Amino acid sequence: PDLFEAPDYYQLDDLLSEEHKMIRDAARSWVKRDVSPIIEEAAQSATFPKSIIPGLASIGGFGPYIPEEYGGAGLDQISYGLIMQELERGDSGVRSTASVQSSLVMYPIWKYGTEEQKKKFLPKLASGEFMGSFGLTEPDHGSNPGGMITRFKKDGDHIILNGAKLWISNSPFCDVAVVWAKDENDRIHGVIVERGMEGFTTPETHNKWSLRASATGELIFQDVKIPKSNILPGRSGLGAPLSCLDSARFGIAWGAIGAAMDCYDTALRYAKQRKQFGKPIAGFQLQQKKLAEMITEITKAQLLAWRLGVLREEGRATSAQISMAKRNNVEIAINIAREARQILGGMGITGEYSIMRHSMNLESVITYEGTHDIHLLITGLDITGENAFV
Ligand code: TGC
Ligand code: FAD
Repeated sequence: PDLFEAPDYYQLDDLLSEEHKMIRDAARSWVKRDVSPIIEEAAQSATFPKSIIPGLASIGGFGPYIPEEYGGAGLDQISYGLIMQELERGDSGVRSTASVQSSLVMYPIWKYGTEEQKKKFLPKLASGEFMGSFGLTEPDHGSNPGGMITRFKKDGDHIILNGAKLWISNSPFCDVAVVWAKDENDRIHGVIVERGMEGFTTPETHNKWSLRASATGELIFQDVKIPKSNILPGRSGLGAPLSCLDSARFGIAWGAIGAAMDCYDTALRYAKQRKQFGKPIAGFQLQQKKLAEMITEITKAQLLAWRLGVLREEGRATSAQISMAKRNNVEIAINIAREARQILGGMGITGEYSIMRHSMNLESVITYEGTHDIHLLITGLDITGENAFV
């Protein structure tokens, strides 16, 4: 009974299996018990709460859809989405940590790695013994990762890696990094870089106003000597990292709903209790407009995410469909956070409530994994056949 009451205006629970609901509720109660009580303090002090790592692993937050033989939870895509939704209801930074570990580190190793690489890394990543990061973005190449300058040259059984990645979630404490770099022929490859390799450093990026409970930093490579056996051999070219982004963006499309739900739930409760001019503010038309539009947008976002989950499970979701859901759901979440904060008046700006934290977090979410504009251009390209990126 003390579980958070997720809005379900269109009885979407009927579309979920008993197992889906069990997985979601387990994630929900874990977030309530282990994340919500500590997350505000973690965000205020700009610290990633490492204490949550074992719990994240126990609810299947690391590699939900990675097969059990590699330590993953072996779940379907809807389950993955539901876990991300519940994590982001707690905090986008917590969901980020799970997204990166699952879709950007475990996924490429599982999809493009050798059997030896899978056995060596996946079980430890699934249990949280190893934490991973994903290095695609560079200081001069964000939306246009194909222009990257990080590169390696061959040196016998090794490669020598040089370059730098910026804005990397989990970098300051990662044990391994899946790094995208060009070879001598300008072809992009994924390389597993391990902490402790000489010339590899991971300085933290400070003074963020967003995603403060997630650690962000750089990955710097100065003549790092890496065994050739750490290259992911299964796929090369920009399509390899972009396919990982498909999986992470799918998770964000669900996750953003969690943040939106939490803001809506908080604002609705507050509006019913808070009295001005002799009655609850929920009774004023202007506040009802905000709340009614919020639940409408959440419901539409839920339908989009659910359908995308079905398509993805069937292997039919296109990258452009994923872009549409990521873009829409993050946008509605950030708008809901702004409106919800206003409903709380002055209280809305404090850490007593989660809304301002969600609002600030979503400024990162609307930028990473492809900016809002880039996703619009992906839809534009898809429907017109005209490339407006360049
Ligand atoms: P373009 O010429 O369109 O494509 C190059 C090659 O890639 C293929 N491709 C895809 N393959 C798989 N999945 C996709 N989604 C794909 N999209 C494209 C494409 O077919 C082509 O293959 P081939 O064989 O013909 O070479 O590439 P472009 O250089 O024009 O760029 C396209 C663009 C702009 C859409 C893309 O670069 C892009 O998505 N940019 C945004 C960058 C981005 O999203 N970065 C995210 C970094 S990671 C991150 O933010 C993590 S935050 C995590 C957290 O904390 O939660
Ligand atoms: P730019 O690419 O410089 O874009 C600036 C503006 O220009 C944007 O509004 C963009 O939409 C617009 N723009 C760019 N190109 C076009 C165009 N062709 N047409 C119209 N408008 C355009 N990256 C990783 O690799 N791994 C991570 O783990 C990771 N974690 C992150 C965590 C945080 C907290 C943040 C903030 C970022 C993270 N990123 C990560 C990086 C993120 O993916 C990039 O910030 C994002 O892709 C945008 O790149 P940029 O910041 O260089 O912006």
